[in-house]
Parts: sequence; C-alpha cells; structure tokens
Amino acid sequence: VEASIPEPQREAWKRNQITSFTDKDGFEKEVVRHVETTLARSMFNCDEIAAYSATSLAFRDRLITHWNRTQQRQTYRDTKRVYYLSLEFLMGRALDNAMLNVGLKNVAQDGLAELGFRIEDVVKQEHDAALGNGGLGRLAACFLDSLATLNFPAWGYGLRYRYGIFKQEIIDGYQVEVPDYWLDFNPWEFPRHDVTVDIQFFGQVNKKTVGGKTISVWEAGEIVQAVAYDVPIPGYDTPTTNNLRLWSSKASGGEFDFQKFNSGDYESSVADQQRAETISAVLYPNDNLERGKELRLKQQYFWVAASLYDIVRRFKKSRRSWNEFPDQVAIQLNDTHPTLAIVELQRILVDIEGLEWDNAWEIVTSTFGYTNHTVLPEALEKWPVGLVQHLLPRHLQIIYDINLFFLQSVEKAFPDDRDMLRRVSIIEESQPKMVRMAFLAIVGSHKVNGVAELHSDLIKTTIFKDFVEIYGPDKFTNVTNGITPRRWLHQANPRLSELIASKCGGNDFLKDLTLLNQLEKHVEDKQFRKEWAEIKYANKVRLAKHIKDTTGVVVNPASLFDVQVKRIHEYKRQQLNIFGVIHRYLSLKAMTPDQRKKQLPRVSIFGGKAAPGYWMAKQIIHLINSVGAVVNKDEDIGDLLKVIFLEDYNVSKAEMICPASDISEHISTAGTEASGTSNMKFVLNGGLIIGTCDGANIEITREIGESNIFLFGNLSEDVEDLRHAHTYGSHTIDSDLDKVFNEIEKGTFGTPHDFSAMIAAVRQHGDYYLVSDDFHSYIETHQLVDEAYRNQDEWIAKCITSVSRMGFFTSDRCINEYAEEIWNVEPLAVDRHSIWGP
Ligand code: GLS
Repeated sequence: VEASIPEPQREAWKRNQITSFTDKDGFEKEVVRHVETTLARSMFNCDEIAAYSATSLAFRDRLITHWNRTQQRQTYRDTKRVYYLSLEFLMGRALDNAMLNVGLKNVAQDGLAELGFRIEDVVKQEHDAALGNGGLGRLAACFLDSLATLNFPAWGYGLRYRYGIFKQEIIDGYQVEVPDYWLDFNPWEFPRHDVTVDIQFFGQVNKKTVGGKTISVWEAGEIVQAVAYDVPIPGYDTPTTNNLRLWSSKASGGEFDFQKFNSGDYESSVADQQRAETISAVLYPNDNLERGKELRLKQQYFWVAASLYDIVRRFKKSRRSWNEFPDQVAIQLNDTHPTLAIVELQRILVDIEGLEWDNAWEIVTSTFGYTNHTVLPEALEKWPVGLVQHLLPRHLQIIYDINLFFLQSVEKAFPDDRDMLRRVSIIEESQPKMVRMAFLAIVGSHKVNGVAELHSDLIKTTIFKDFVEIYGPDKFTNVTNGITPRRWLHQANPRLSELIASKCGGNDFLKDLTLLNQLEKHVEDKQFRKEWAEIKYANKVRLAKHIKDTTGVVVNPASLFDVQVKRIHEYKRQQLNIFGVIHRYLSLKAMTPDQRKKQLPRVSIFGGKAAPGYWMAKQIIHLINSVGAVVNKDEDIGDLLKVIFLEDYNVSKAEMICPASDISEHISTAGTEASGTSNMKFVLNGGLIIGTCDGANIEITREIGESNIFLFGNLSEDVEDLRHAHTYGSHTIDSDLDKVFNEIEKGTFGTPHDFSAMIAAVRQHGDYYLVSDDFHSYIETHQLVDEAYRNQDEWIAKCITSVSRMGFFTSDRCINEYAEEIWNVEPLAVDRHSIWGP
C-alpha cells in the first residue's frame, strides 16, 4: 500500500499528520477555531447552540482521524466485514456519547467552563437523531456501539430520513403529531457527494443473447440517485471508529430529466425531482405494524440496492473470486425490511456477473442472516405480487424462481404432504397473491434468529414450524437482546456509574459487564446502600423537575415512581396499567382519612407514541390524560396518587427517565413481546420491574432471581386456550375491573363514549389481550410492590443485587454471539498510530 506512493510525497503527508487534542487547552483551541472559522461567529455571539456546534465539530474531527485509520486498516488487512442492514437506527444524541467513548468528557467540561458554558446545557442543545420507532431501531444503535467497542470491522446501512419519528404533542389530552425536521444542522454526518448509486425502478425485462447465453436485462422506467451520508460510530475506549452509511435520495441527473428539460417540460422535471426526494423523506411511524404502501417498498429497494452496490464494489476491489464472497461479507437483515437484498444479490450475480444460478444461490444463502423481531401477524410483511411486478419486474421473476426451486426440494423431501407446499410457499395464493417476506428471508439465509429464548422457541413452534421440519433445527437459533452499558448506565446515570466503578475496581465493567458481580459482596454495606439510595433520589428529583416544567404537576420525589414508557400498543397493555391506576384511585377514595394516611404515595408515569393511524392506541393516551386530569387535582388524594403522561418520549428522555424509576412495567400479554429492551435498561439503573412471563423478562428473572422481580399473569402456553374460551365459552369479566369500567361509564373521567371501544374490546370482543384474565394478579402484585417498597433497606438490597447480576444483558454479549454463531468474523484491533501493523 505504502509503496504505491512516492517516498517524498509520503514523507510530506506523514510530516503533516493531524494531531488530535488530548487536553483542555487543545480542546479550547479547537472550539474557538470552529466558532470563528466554521461557524463565522465570535466570543460576542457564541450562544449555547454555537458552543454545541463547535464542541461537536471538535470531537467530530477527532473521530474522523480514527475513522480513517479504522477504514484504512480494514482495507489493508482485507478481513471479513459485517454489514448490518436496518431501516431504523434510533441513535439519540451523539455528542455526550462521543465525549464519553473517547474518554475526554472531563476535558470538554473544564474547557467549556473556562469558555463560559455548562456542559449539561451544551449537550442538551442537540436534537435527537430519531430515525426509528422503538426497540427495533434502538437495538440497531446499541449494536453499532458494541461492534465498534469490540473492534469488529462492521458497517451499518440505513436511510437518511429527512423527517424522523414525529414529535408528539399532547393537546387537550390527545396526541398530535408534528413533523420532526432534524437536519437543520447536523455536525455528525459527512455528505459523500462522490459516493452515489443510480437505482432503477419500474420498466420491463428483456431477454438478450450474449455469447450464446440468454440473459435477462432489466430496462428501467425510472432512475433515482442514492447519495451516501456517513456517520462515524466511536467505540468505547478504543480507536476503532466504524461507519454508519445512510442513503439519501435525489433525482438522477441522467437522460430522463434531461430530455424533459430540453423539451421545455420544466414543471414535470421539477416534479420528478420531488418524487425522487420523497423516497428518503420520511420514516414510516409504525412499530410492529406493516401497512403495505408502495412508497415503503420503494424505500426498501432503494436502500437495499444502494447498499449492495456499495458492498459489492468494495468486495471487487480485493479481486477475489465470487466464491470467496461469503468469506469476506456477512450481511445481517434486521427484520424482513431488507429482504429484497437477497433477491438483489442473486440478480447481481446471475444477470450482471454471469454466474450460474446454483452457484450464485449458494453464495447468497451463505452471506445472509435474518433476525425476526415479532410474531404479531399484523407486523409480518407481505407485498402484493402485482405491486412487486410493477415496481421491480426482474425481482419478481427471481422470487418466483427461488420459490420454484425451494418448493421442488420440499416436494422431494415431503412427498406425502401436499398441503406443506401451500403452507411454505413464498407466494401466498390469496386474493391478491402476496409475497411472504419472512419466508423469503428464511429461504435466502443460512441462519434465522429470534431475540429472546421464549421468542426464539415460539417462532420455531408457530409461524416458522414447517421450516424447522424442512431445514432441521440448527438453522434456527436464539440471540437474546442486550443494551450498551456505555449509553444506558455510564452516560444516562453518571453518578451510579461512578459509584459502581468505586466498588468494581474502576471502569472495566463498562467493557465486561459481568464484572458487576463484584457489587454483590457490598450489598450489606450500609454506607454503600445509603449512597445508592441518594443517587436514586437525586435522579427522581431531576425527573420531578422535568415533570413540573413540562406538565405543571408537582410530584413528590419521595413517592414510589412507577414507570411505563414504550410505544403505545394494545399488546403492551398500557390499558391494563391505567385500569389498575383507576382501581387504586377508587380504593383510595373509599378509605377514611386515617386509612389513607397509611398508604404509600405513588406517581404513575406513562410515556410513548402511538402510530398516527392506530386509533385505539390514541384512545389509550387520551384515557391516561383524562384520568390524570381528575386524580391530580383531587384534594382527598393529594400526593397519594399522581398520573403523568410525559410528552414526546424519545432516547434522550429515556436517558433521564430510566435512572429515576423505582418500578417499571413490562406487562405485555404473554408471548407477544419478542424481547423488550427497556426492561434491561431499568434494572441496570437500579430499578425493579413488574412484568409478565414474556420476552426477556424470563431471562432477567433467571439471572437476577425470582425474589427480585414482580411477575404476574397467565403464561404464554395458556393464551390460546383462554382466547378460545372467551370466544366460544361464557366470558365473565373480573369484578374489580368491572367496577373500573362502571366508573369510566359514569363519566368520572370525561365523556364515557370516548372510552367505550376500549371497554368493549374487553367485554364484548373477546378480550384478545387478556386484560381481564390478568387483572386480579396484576392488582395483587402491585400490592406486593407497595409492601416491598416500605422496607427501603431491603428494597435497595434487591436493586443492588439485581444490578450485580445484569452482566448477561450487555449488547457486547449479543454481538459476540452473532459474530461466532452467525457471521464468523473476528475483531481487528486498530493501532492508535499506524494502520500498517501486523
Ligand atoms: C421489536 C419487539 O417488539 C421488541 O420486543 C424487541 O425488543 C425489539 C428488538 O428486538 O423488536 N419488534 C418490532 O417490530 N419492534 C420492536 O421493538
């Protein structure tokens, strides 16, 4: 590599190598330089936003030198890379994370102070990068952090949405959606106007004979340009800085516009441009729900085609043979959204590179892994055959061929099971016919994984049962989700992180979370417990201030803080929670003042967005706010109960909320929440949880012990029978829940009609989510929570014990499992100074 550059030039480059700041003075110099030259401001008009921008640019410069070195090193060593394809990356804020991962937050804090700024205020200027809906997108972000921290050569590929998830406002108790235009100034991205790919859509497929061979040629009807934007991803305490490449759509400067323009059709050429830019304009705001919109399919193909072009281009530089592709490239499909990548790679290999079908297919299936994130039927992607045919005619042909060969092999293996072919066909023979994306993803991948043990078992016995028979059980595996302790402990809860470090021999636990187990021997230490409790209290004071500032409601930080923050969904059962709150309210109202004095004060805190088209979820938000409006001003009740709905829940708010929770709610109907990841965040921050036997709650219980978690409710194996009984037997509603419904119907919380559908879902429509079945044990378990909380000493002991046993839930463990079991990749450490080392 080096030898290709003449000696004198090489010397000149080396002589002028950039040196990054390492101390306060160096940092200040960089900030002042950016304020004055990049931002064209001065000390006289440097506000907090300018200070944020300049600080970010100073850190970005640092990251970029490391980023360059990482990329050069990986290219030089020509190792296998991982590509994580995700339509969502819920990154949150970057500056605080960069400062901590680089290990220079103290330097920045002192430097900013000297320049007249408080670092907390500066950090808060940053707009969240909210390119995701919920857990699925945040998981992708945690994985990027772990991949870099563990020195894996890895890239993320996604879309650069102009509008991320909408901003939620609560007006008169209702959710109102406001667009999230976040790109005004984003110092964390590098536009790569030189890295572009032309993506084609529509058109037709023609057969051509080239050298005696017939090939399919896809003639495009429309071409859109993909432009790369790169976001550096710093690892913690390592120079490795990986890349997240986000594609933005732009009208192609090709012949189509040009022709129109020349013929005087100016307006329509502008319309073309707008149509092109629409592709990456907005994130679809649905979590666990697919709506089958044409633009969404366009987004998927646009992103997948650009990413594969990029990956193939990089591979080709190494001049290896195609059979080595899977030795150099592992591609992970984050849910079925990128499944077209399987078809696209087959197309590239067969139509463009001229490989034989079987040879190409072997390469394709060895390259891909597929992660399933849900069993909910409404979330499983299916695309009408007609739509795929129209938008991607050649891809539909390839899908049909993949299906044909697959079904032939199934027929051979199961000659007596004719119905099997219908069940497993990638094409569903419905009206209209549909392409089943999950089946395509399974057939085109070498490994399929679920995201928690129960979930991985469920997919094998329900939605993918036939495929386990066809391929055998080894193709299916489990990788239980995890979270990055850097963001979710060190950054979100700096004081707790510091206290833990003082008992665990320094900060190494942030890289090896199992070291938390050293805390357990300090559980009995009175002073330690006291400091622990003080930190929790301070975090609650901070949240109480936020509640006061944003809702006007004053809450007492000495109350038990009971938190449920996540997307609003019937399966997550915020309705169960608010019905429980009403039950508590009614019980308090029925007490004498003396009895009330003995009750434990509680604040029920909710937060989360409803998909704009999800009417029932919006009704749930409205009920929560309506209950709050009544309870919070009821003088009989005072501090004994407050009900808060926090507006616009997002990553940066989660960083404030998780450390302030005493008990958090993870109460999905058993078998519906694939994993959940906020359950891990809350426990890691020294809160306890109440939950059902669902998703990762089960493994959390296994790790921290049954006595440290409040479990309740029916088990997943009983759900089907209960549902059946509701529909075909007599269905009696829990009597306490009935009282709650009656109170709502009396108008205590506003117009009863507003909430009649929620009640009818339980009483009349079969109670699909088993709210009534679980109500009694939910209420009882909350009573146990109250009792346990009264004994603060034991409560704190439970919290510390739980944290000490949370080592398993780091996303570093997940990434190591993926690397070993699915990707077959090795880490590659980057030298801080040279890329050319061994
Ligand atoms: C989800 C699941 O609903 C969550 O349980 C899971 O933790 C997350 C990450 O695996 O994926 N699937 C989905 O569509 N949205 C999610 O958050």
